[in-house]
Parts: sequence; C-alpha cells; structure tokens
Amino acid sequence: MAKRKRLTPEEHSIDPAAQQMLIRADELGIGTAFTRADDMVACNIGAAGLCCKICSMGPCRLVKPGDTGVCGATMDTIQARNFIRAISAGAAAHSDHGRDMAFTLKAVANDQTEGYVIRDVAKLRVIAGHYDIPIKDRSPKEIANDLADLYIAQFGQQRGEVALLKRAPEKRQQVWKDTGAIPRGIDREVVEALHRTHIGDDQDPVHILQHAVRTSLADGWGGSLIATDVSDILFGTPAPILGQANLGVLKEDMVNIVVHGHEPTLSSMIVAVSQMPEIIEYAKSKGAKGINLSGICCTANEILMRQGIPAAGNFLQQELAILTGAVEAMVVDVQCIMQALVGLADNFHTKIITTSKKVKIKGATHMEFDEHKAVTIAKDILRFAIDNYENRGEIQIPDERADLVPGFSHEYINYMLGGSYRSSFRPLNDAVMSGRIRGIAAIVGCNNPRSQHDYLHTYVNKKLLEQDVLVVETGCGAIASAKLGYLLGDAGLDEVGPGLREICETIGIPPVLHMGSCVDNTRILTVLTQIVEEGGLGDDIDQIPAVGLAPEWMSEKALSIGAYCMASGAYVIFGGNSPISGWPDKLPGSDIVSQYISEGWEDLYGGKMEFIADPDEMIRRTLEHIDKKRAALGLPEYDPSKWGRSGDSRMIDLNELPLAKRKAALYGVPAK
Ligand code: NFS
Repeated sequence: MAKRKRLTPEEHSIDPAAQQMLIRADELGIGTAFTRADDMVACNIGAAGLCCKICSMGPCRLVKPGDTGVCGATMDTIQARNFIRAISAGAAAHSDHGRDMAFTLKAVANDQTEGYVIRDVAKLRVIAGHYDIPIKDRSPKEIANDLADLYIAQFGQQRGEVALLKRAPEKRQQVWKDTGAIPRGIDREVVEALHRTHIGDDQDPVHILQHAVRTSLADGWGGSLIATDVSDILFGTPAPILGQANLGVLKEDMVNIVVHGHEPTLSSMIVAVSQMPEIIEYAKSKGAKGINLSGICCTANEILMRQGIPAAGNFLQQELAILTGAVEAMVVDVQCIMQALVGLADNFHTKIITTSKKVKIKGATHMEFDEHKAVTIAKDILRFAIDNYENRGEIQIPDERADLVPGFSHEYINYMLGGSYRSSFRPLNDAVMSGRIRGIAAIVGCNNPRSQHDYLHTYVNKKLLEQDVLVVETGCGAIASAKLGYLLGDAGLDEVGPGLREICETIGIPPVLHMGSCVDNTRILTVLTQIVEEGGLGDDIDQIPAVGLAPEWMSEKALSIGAYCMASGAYVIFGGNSPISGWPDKLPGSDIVSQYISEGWEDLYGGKMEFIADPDEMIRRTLEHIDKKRAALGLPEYDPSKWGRSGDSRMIDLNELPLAKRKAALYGVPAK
C-alpha cells in the first residue's frame, strides 16, 4: 500500500499535551489515529464522492468525465446519493440519542428509574407550553409524562409535521412549507432517504438533495432538539460554571475514570455515584486518594457544562488519554468511539467498558446500562475501575490544562443580558446593530487527523474574534478553544476586536461562548430564533449576520448539522475535504451537486453549504457574508475605529493596565 510521509507530533497537533503523548506513542511503538492517517492514503475516488457501492454490480468507480455506473448512474446522482446517505446517518445518530432521552423522561415520569429526578421544572413547563400541554395544577411528573409521549410520537409519526418545527421563526416555517421541506416524522425521513437511494430509485440529484434537507430538519428541529430539551429537563439547563480541559486534568494519585461518547444519562449518574462516601472509601481502600472523573468528546461537554467535570480532551485525544497509562477505565456509550481503543488499551492496564445496548466492541468489557437500575450499574462500573487501580504501570500525564467557563445555554444568554428583572436579547441585538459586534460565528464540529489537530478551529476562531465577531461553540471545537484559554473571560479579551471587547467586559462574558455538545447545536438555532423575535435584525434567520463553520469536521453528524443549519437560513462552511468535489479537472456544468448546495439552496433557503479547505478563505467569506447581511439590513458598515474608547474613561484607562493591576483596581485584589 502506498504510504504517506509520517508527520511529526508538532505537525500532527498544535496541542502540547497531544504532542507529548504522540512522542510517548512513538517511543512505545504504538500507533494512533494520527499515524494511521499518515499510513492510510485516502481513496481519492471515494473522497470525491465518485464511488457507488449501493448494489453489487459495482462498486463503480467513476474516474473520468462521462463515466457512469453499471446502471447508468451519473456522477451527480452518485454524489447526491452518497451525500444524503451521510446526512441521514448523522440525523439517525442524533435522533436516536434524542429518542433514548425521551424514553428516559417517560420512565422518570412514571417512577421507573433509579436515581433520576426532574431537575429543571421551569424548563419542563416552558417546553410543554410550546405544545399546549396543560400545566396548571399538574405535577412535574404528569407534565413530563405528556411531553415524553409527544416527543416519542415524533419518531414514528407518519403524516403531518414534526411538532418542534413550530419553534422556528414564522417566516422560516413558511419557507419550509413552500419548499416542501417539512419533515413528517423523524424516522420516516431517514427511512425514505434509504429507500430513495436504493438501486433504481430517485436519480435526480436535485430531488435527492431536497429530501436531504427534509431529513436534516428532522434532526435539527426534531431529534437533536428533543435530546437538548430532555437533557436540560432531567439534568439541568446549563449555566456558567468553572471547568478545566486537557489531559492534565488526569490525576496521578487518583482513580481516573474517563467517560466518552454522547449521552448524559449514564455519565451523569457516574458523576453522582462517584461522590458517594462508600465509593470514595472504596477507592481509598485500594490506595488511591479518591476518584477523578473526566470526559472526552460530547459526553465531556454534557457533564462539563452541567457539573463542571473536566474534559480530558476532544475526539483525537481519546487514544492519547489511554497513552498516559493513568486511566483505570474508559467508559463509553455511543458515537465517535474508535475501535482502536481496545487494542491500544491492551498495552496498558486500562479497561474499555462499553455500556450501550447498541454498541459493543470486540475485546471490551460490556457492562450494559439500564436506567431502571442506573445507580446500581454506575456503582458496579466504578468498583470495577477502582479494582483496576493497583494494576497501573508507568504513567506520564502531560502538565497541560486550561480553565474555562462553559454553560451558555440560550436561557442563560437571555438572563445574562439583563438579569431576571429584564432578561432579554435586546442588548445582543443592539450590539450587532451598532456594529460593536460585527456578526456571529458558530464554530463547531470534530477533529480530523487529515488536518493538524485543533489548528483550524483555533486559527479561524482567533481571526474572527479580532474582527469583532462573537463566537459560539459546541462539540470538539469548543474543547479545542477551551484548551487555548478562549473560554475564560480575561484570557481571551486581549485578542478580540475593540467593539466585541466592550460587550464582553460590560456583560462579563468570554468572547467565545461554549454552548454544549453537538446535539446542542439546537441551542444555536434557538438563539438565532430569539434574535429574530427580539427585532431589529430582520424577520428570519437568514437575515442575521451569522455564519456556521465546521473547520475540522469528519463525522456524518456534522453534515446533518450543516444541512439543517443551512435550511434554517445560515451560511455553513466546512473545512477539509469536500465529499462531493468530483473530478479535479471539472468540466463546465459537471459540478451540479456542489453548485446546488451553495447557489441552489441559497435561492430556496437563504442559507448555503460550501466546502473550503483554506482557512484564510473561510475567514474572508465569513466576513464577506456578515457584511453583506449587515448591508441588507441597512446597518452601519463595520468600523472598529469607533469602538474601544466609548466606555467609561476609567475603564479605558484600566484596560491599558496589565491584567493583575486591572483586577487590583477593579476588585481590590492585591496585585502580585
Ligand atoms: Ni460532534 Fe460529539 Fe466530536 Fe465530531 Fe464526534 S464528539 S457529536 S461528531 S468528533 S464534534
């Protein structure tokens, strides 16, 4: 097999903790996703969306213009089919997560679980109110039971409209009606996507892509939104909390348990049980000082933003955590879990524990989770991990960790802009209208070993902050920024533009707001909806000066997110490889799919989806789009020279001081 040159640890990642672990892996002769990506030359035919393997007359590889599959399928049809299948798999993953959350809510409402309660009754009432579920004189469990039934019904619904779509701006709902994009039921759209792309069905690329939009909406305004709603109701709506991120959160003298995956159901229970005196005593009886929990991927985000449990890292750090030799158990549920973990863990004492009914990995220990016995199972898992502490060998934990403040739910953003007395999105809208905030960028999504770990996320982030663009983040992108300190007020403020800085200082927020896991991209939809409802920035999401970016994407879920954000009116930019790039020497008119998801979709939805590999070009187009939307709204042209000197003159003087002295003057903290 042809091999690519091995990159150095510095070329693989900008994160010093990751670099250190990659050096250790090299010394131990252990491969990781980074080196496997070096060794695996990606298939250029598949990468361009030109391989069709939906029947066994092929797989057909279309290698030159004019080629078709054995059945006659053209490049455009094959690309569109591959694309919708990826979007459908992503929508299915998010939505199945949402389904499990809805079942958990139903079980909690009927006293069938162990250890769970309804934590956010206020949110339960607000959400129930959207669907006219009676609230008055009813207990939280009665309301939750009805909401769970309604949510569970959205999956198998055959006709009508997914009920959650009514939470979008009215004008947007009309756009979806006019374009026939309203999903009827969540499962129905995914099944239909598979049917349409079976051999010999839908072969008009534009028609296929239209259903891709409908399927993605069943995710964003369906399954994912259900997941976010129910997680908040059961585990609490996030509010700012202090946390830490990076491998340095692992502790030398404690039992390290890393939870990895996506669902908060088990991980929240592990958090609760790990604080029980009997479990802590058990850890001590084995020679450890206690139990240290941390997370990887979106499970990390779920417990980071609710309980302040540290994040050991993002997607590409799952193997690196095990390479420290200090992890007693990695407990996984669903999604983004590398099969390589098991083989890698064989080099250490680490136990990989699978817990989902849906996910088994050969060689891992399976301890199946069941919410009806959640406390008992969580205790079993923790004891199993504690028993493994004495088997530790040599360890090496990078001394790298950064503080962060996550937890910016849309409810909290509303509150922070005016307190409970006059909570409102008005100050945010005003800041965008005045030009202090030039626009909003959502930087989300994965890591991908095909690009330098964390580089694109943080580069794009930094450059947009300098341009007074307020950044909101979720998923692995948020953890990348956290590690660099952007999610902590003062730490990031020296690097942001003058207008954005004024806003952050006034409200007391970091310039990058961590809004949660990937299913929580729905929080971004809700924020955009609230901005519209507040007024002054148009009457639909596509008029807001906002852009979504997934610079290091790799998963099918990312494509589904991109599609539903596009359909909601956003310009969405993906970095890295385009799965629909087609032949490098394109003939005129042979680029139907790429053009359609950009220009065609923009005509219909006001949003568009593009794949742009060059980060500077991503930034240029982001700013161009933001300025175009500002102009269309009649807002003043962005002019940073107006800001930074308009506040209280004392603040301006103070801002010139070094951080420690500024704090001393402001808060009476003695300067060091
Ligand atoms: Ni999102 Fe979260 Fe990370 Fe990508 Fe995977 S963890 S759901 S898919 S890799 S951001």
